Amino acid sequence: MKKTTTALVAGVLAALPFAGFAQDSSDPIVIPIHNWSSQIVMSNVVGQIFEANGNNVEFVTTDSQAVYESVRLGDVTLEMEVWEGAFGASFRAAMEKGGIVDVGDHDAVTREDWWYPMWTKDACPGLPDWKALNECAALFTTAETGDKGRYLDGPVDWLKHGAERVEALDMNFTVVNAGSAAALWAAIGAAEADKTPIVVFNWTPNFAEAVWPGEFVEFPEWVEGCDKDPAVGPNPNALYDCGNPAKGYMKKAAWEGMQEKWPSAYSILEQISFTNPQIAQMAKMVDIDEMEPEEAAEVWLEENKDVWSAWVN
Ligand code: TMO
Repeated sequence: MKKTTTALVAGVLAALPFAGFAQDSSDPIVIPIHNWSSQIVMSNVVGQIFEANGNNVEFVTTDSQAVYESVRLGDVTLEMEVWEGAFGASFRAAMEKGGIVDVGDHDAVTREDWWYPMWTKDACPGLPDWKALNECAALFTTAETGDKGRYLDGPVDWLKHGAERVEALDMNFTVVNAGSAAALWAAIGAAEADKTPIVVFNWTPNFAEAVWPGEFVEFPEWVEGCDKDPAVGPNPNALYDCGNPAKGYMKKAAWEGMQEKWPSAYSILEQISFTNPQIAQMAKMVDIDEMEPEEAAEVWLEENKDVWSAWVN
């Protein structure tokens, strides 16, 4: 199947006026893979486009925060999903040190924050306000969290600062980190059976919005500097006393040497822009349809030829 799709991508490239890959280095373009499905599928989509363009590609599994240092040093060539909420701070820190470039925004608008499936609101009608959530904390207690409500946060490398937020806003919650994205979906699925109230980390675009109608908790609005300056946000003595950006960016980033070493691949990267529905669909292919990421990427390329052929033109 892989051969067929690569042949399909290559066929479209051959029909284009010129392909500049002859100038590209034959060294592999190193693409990092993380621990949520859209990023894995998108990285495979882009890798397959580069391969059809004549480039060599290598995938490496890496930590989603440390990757910005790896891109800056050129150990990894690019990053396809720089989510503002989770990775804005690491990306900005790497930009300040130098060696990494901003290759532009995807069309997608993103949000990552505390979230609940709609049945939770039946039990706590003041939602989505965070103060109402806090008053309902007793609905969320578990054996593990005692008399505090449980907030099931993402895996630790997504660095959501949930515990700092609970502390900064003096909330009656304990943060528990899920071991994987799959553990988040399993917890929502288990709560669904008897409509147990649950509050977990979630994000958009994602497949989850099509499966479980729900809402983000509304925390004090994100203000630039909330993670750096205690004076910013409602608690004058604490960092992280704000929600994440409600209309965050999703950027592409690359090692600053990429343009010179692989000019053709870099110009394709500049053109690439995924939308919210496209990203949600890539996650669904793995998390609901249970495809392998490489297979999902092949199917995506087959079904969206008009989308990506515009990027390689
Ligand atoms: C980084 N993520 C999209 C899982 O929030």
